[in-house]
Amino acid sequence: TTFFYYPNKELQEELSCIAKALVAPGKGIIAADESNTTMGKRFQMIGLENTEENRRLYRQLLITTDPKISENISGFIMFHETLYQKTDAGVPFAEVLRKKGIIPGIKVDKNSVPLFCSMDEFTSQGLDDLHLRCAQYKKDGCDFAKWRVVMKIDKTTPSYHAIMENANVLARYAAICQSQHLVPVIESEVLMIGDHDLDRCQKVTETVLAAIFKALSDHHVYLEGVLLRPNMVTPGQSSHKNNTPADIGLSTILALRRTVPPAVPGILFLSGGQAEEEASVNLNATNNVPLCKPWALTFAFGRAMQVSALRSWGGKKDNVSNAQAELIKRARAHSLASIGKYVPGSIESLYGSEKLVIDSNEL
Ligand code: 5MM
Repeated sequence: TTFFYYPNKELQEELSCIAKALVAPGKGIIAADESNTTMGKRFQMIGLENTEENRRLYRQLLITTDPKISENISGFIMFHETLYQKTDAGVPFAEVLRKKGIIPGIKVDKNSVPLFCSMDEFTSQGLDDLHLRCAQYKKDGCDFAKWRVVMKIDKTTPSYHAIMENANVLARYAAICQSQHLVPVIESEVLMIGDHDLDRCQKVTETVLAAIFKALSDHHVYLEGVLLRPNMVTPGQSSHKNNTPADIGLSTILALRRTVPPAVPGILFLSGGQAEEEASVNLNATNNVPLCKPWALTFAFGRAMQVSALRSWGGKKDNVSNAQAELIKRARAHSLASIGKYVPGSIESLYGSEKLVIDSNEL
């Protein structure tokens, strides 16, 4: 016999309410939790210095966008520094979000580190003091957290070693978050790097997700109180295969149906280097696959949410409202895609086709 206990009823109720609100129909999440190093790379694109004040100004732009954005946005993921920053008027960012009905979230992993003796693979660290950090973040206004693991497709990867380690670290993270009343967003990114085809990405995604849900079960994680943030199933970025959005949608749904229990309330895709328009179109196609899909299928995009806003801001005060208009348009497009009603090309963004792909040295 295995002895264990479920979280008490109040905690179950609290977690599942938060999770449901984050995937309410037509809503998704803005991921703006770039670490300072990643923000530096983004600012380089617009020739801006990577200072704490410039990071505050940029996040202020995103966070103070017109409240109507909350028709399409349920949550906003921040980096530690951002959670403790304030607007020019001295209002904490978390409070501004709450007032608009947007739930503040926080990145809690402490980045990817090499997995010793693996084929150049990674795990993510940050478990040691996680319960203390989660308790503090909850007090400071957050209701959910995110932790990312990355795996890459190569001839011999992801290895059994990397799959098992990453599944386990996600399960341990999820259990700790739930104990501190935060909904864990389980982020599993099978990278687009490589020349593999769609089928290979589908099979790897299935294998990784199956391992994750086995680990979550082993760790007694309450599935109604988690959200999954996976990659869409796509061909490798250097494969030169031209799969249609319908192909991508079908492979994505097949992989998810085979591995994600219906108890999970929602799946929020990461964009993984897709351009803004491409991500909207693929999310829309995924929602239109004519098979039973028992979860909400929406977005928690980082790059595919922010490229046009960042570029049209360019670090200049005068451009703030144009940049906010870009953010609103993209949120609207992704929102329509999350209910399968986005007409490709119907909402144009200034930099809608620009991709921010990464290479393996950037992990
Ligand atoms: C927004 O970026 C997140 C934080 O990244 P770093 O810790 O590397 O600075 C990142 O985890 C992001 O959430 C994922 O890369 C997925 O976002 P995309 O841009 O693929 O939607």
